[in-house]
Amino acid sequence: MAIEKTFAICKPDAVEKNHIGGIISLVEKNGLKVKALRMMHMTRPIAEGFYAVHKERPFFGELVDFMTRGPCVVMVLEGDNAIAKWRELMGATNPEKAAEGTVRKLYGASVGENASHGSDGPETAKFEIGWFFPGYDVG
Ligand code: 3AN
Repeated sequence: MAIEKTFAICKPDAVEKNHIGGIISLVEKNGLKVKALRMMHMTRPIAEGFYAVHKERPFFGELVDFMTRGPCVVMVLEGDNAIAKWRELMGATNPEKAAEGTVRKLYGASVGENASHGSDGPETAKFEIGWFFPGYDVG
């Protein structure tokens, strides 16, 4: 298996509910390494640029409101098959459909407030890491 990097967020709902530690614990217990980490409060332009692929979706305004309402924790994770592994650990977008033990099942409240984000492929991971960690060597 290939060593990959992916991009992850503990979203504002998870930070508000003190789940940063719970989420990072799942990362570490499942063999992924935290390679970079920073707490930040996104501005609207930062959130809008990050989610630009969703700008035509009906929930875009709601998504940007949510992501800018409080601080979040942005991270670069690394490990074998990290992109797919982190998405599996997060669970389905809708917490009601997420598997037991996943981040979204444990900590998510709804399809919007679903506690975490993870890149969906290698190109997305490169873009997302660069968006929040300019100059980071994605490798
Ligand atoms: P994922 O994050 O699981 O890849 P996407 O790419 O379908 O999910 O959606 C991006 C983000 O947009 C999700 N993390 C979720 O927070 C939000 N989102 C998706 N669908 C909705 C919706 N119907 N209403 C509000 N927010 C949504």
